[in-house]
Amino acid sequence: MTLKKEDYPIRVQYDWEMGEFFPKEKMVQRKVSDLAMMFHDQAAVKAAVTDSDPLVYEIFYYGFKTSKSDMALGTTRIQPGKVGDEYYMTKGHFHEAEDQPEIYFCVKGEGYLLMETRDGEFEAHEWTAGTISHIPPMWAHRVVNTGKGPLVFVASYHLSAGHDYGQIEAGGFLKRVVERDGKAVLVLNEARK
Ligand code: S6P
Ligand code: ZN
Repeated sequence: MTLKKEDYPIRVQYDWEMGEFFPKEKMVQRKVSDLAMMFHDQAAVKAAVTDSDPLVYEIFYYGFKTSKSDMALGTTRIQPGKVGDEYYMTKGHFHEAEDQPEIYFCVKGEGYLLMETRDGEFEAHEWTAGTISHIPPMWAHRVVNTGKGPLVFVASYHLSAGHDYGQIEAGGFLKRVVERDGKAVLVLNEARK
């Protein structure tokens, strides 16, 4: 059988310090304004956006697409910070394809992985560098940085999994991660009651 060009093995290099792949294939940045509806303190959102609209996180993707497969790696670097009392976090999503799981590997920093199903099951994994979480199909996922430095994690998934942001954009997750007396705590999300 004649192999196509895309069917040969390839490699990329991961820079542990930076939390990026080289070569870079695609990068997306999300600022406070891109996540405006995700934070509960809308006055704090408005103040942050008017001031400097800070960067919250960046995602670098690398797709390993062959004629028969579609694996991908993403690396996400979340800056430290808060909007009001709520820590910086990813938008969060379900996968469009309901049979698609994902593996997250925290390589730097500390925080939480929040997960929930459409039926209201909720799980949170506390993360430090080295924690690996398996996200089963049908569980939405969001990462929150509660540390003083960047939180970096690598995601392994299929490109065909897709992203479904709808439900999370509408109501968020069942719990939020906020600072209380200098500590990160999980509180119920009033908007979902
Ligand atoms: C893709 C995977 C990650 C996220 C990234 C940003 O399935 O879960 O690469 O896309 O961490 O999160 P979000 O919620 O903004 O896509
Ligand atoms: Zn995902």
